[in-house]
Amino acid sequence: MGTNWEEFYANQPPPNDLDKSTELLKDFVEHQSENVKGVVLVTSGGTTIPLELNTVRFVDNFSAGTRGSISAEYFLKNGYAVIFMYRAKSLQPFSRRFANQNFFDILELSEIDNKRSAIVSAKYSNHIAEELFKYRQALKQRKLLEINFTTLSEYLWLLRSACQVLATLKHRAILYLAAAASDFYVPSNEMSVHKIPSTGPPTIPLQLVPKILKPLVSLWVPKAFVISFKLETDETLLIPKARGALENYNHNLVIANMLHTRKQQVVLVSRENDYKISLTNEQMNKGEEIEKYIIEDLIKKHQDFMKSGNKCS
Ligand code: PAZ
Repeated sequence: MGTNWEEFYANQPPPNDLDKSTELLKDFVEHQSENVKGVVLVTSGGTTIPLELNTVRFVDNFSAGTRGSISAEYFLKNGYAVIFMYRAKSLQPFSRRFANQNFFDILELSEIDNKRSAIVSAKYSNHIAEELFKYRQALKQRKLLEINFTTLSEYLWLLRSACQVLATLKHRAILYLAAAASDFYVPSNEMSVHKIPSTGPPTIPLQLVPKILKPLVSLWVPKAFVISFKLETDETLLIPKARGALENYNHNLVIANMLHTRKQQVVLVSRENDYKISLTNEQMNKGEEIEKYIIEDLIKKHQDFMKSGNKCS
């Protein structure tokens, strides 16, 4: 049996810096003028499940934050302000392009009069300058706020705070929940305080994480445009599960994707229909990103939604 969401928040301690993050969120949202098309919360990356209070070991998942970080860039490009809530050390907008690079490979060592310094190598300099400029502009113009989490509990606390702040924007708010949040956790009152000894196979008391979309849609941001993601590895479950989520939570859209093809194809599932967005092999080879097409499509839906105030689009 899983806990319900109220029990979860009553029993899992909030992150130490939650108040500070909430202030940053409030300040950011208050500063959004009518000029921005809307404000989108993009969640990105995986969550950890600590096994010990003094955490040595934890359960994690595969998500690198690719979907979230690329999507955040396309929302910015299309005139939205973005709250990027990401797993610490996962990919971030703009810098993501250099994340797989060996840090020293992008630098050159110079030595003049016995004084050593490091400079960005000519090969990378223009590209880095371009991305750095876009990143700094987004921060300076207060179009981008980045907040990070590591554990599932931190993620859920931050998500609730962000929703409470975004609720004031009503239909102008979009929730784009691309993070791969764990479905299981170890309640803190059942967690070993110290490193679990390796004297025998451990018993880990995993519980089901409450279905947070339920209060999110019905209570926290009832007027926002909410998009959830569904990841599967068995294709026969993908659309039925996405439809099931829409029925259970009554939000606007589910983006369904398969683990191994998620960069090439997604299915947009709404109550009215479902359709694929995909890249051809040629587009993939040219380095095109599927998020460009996903975000263009979502923005049309969100703009219609704001005009009509409807749940479906
Ligand atoms: O972060 P990434 O780009 O490696 O993966 C993206 C993704 C598969 C985590 C995302 O598209 C997604 O489906 N998120 C929700 C996963 C789920 O809880 O079903």
